[in-house]
Amino acid sequence: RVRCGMVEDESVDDGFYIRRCVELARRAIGFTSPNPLVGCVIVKDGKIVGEGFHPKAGQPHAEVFALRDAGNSAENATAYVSLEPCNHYGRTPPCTEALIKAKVKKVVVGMVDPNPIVASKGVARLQDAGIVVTVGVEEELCKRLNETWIHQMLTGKPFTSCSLCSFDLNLPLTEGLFVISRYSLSVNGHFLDQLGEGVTKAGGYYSKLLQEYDAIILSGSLSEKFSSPTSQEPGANQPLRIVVANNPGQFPSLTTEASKTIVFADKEIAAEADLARKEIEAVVLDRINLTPILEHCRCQGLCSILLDMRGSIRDLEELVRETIEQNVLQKIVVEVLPYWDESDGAESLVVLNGLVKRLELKNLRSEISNRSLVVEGYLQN
Ligand code: AOF
Ligand code: ZN
Repeated sequence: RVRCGMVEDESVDDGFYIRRCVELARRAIGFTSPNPLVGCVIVKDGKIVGEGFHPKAGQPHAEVFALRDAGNSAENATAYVSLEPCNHYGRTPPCTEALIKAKVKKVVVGMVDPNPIVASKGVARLQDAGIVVTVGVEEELCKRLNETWIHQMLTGKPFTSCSLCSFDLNLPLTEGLFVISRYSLSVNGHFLDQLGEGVTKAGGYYSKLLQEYDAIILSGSLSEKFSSPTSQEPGANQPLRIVVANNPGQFPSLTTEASKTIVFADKEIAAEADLARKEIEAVVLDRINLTPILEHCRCQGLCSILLDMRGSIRDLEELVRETIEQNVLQKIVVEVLPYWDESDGAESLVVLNGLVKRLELKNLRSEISNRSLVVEGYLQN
């Protein structure tokens, strides 16, 4: 509500409480997939009387935790939720019913739920019960919070097969993968093996990325001198590591206790490296290519994949090309390190030659993270 160019206090507060919901939701980063991150606060007489977030798929939704926290104070209170309350029986009962039962008088929603099972039906149910509903507060922030999950909901195609596994088809049918690619450059445009100091530490952009993504695809040439890619955020969920093996000698160094690793190798490398004897979980392909790797991710229930060009650029060049050709690359993250680099073998990426003349990134964002300039942008809208 706008009056004389001034926003009234109450709507300013709406934004404040939804931002608090997002803050709460973020506590579960890395743990909710294939579900979204959701936060909820219950406010009465200008005071927060209950807070909650969705901790993990299969566990109660954010609203349930916040209502429990508020107890009887929820009556006649306003509930703020970063995502529209659900109105379906999934792994858990509908949150709309819980809100109605608790007798809240108003619900403020950050964004409508793109999940076709919910899609505005939650809002309608609350309104039918006489609850005042406001939709679309801090919507951009709420969308960004769950960009990989929203993508999956809007574009997920029925999952039909995995060429590697025999599995029953009793899987969620709506999972679309969100793939991003990342690499580091020197200021003179050469690809760099290493990441900037600090970005791999807790709070650095790389550590945070690892926490957010379900899986990371790495080149097998990543040598001993690089530390294993592990998120340093306290209590972080570690992504599944998918190692594309190009060099038989080096990839075992990637296997640590912190996270599970699967190696994809072609026949020659697999034989040379004697993968079977080393008890490495390995998938042997005639030729390394994107489709079986992504199919396998889907059939393992993974939704967001980080294609990390750390190590040798050449090794993953074909995979990046395929992600663009097949329209599965959503986002690119580039780290520019403050070095001029003329070292031996310094190279630039030529991967897209002949494929596209120019790709334009949209919705750019940038930040300085520990002496590195990090730029990210989207290939799709
Ligand atoms: C909410 N609050 O905290 C979450 C919601 O299998 P279920 O029962 O967990 O349902 C998952 C779906 O419910 C998910 O895809 C999304 O549409 C919604 N998630 N909704 O109101 C929450 N996590
Ligand atoms: Zn719910």
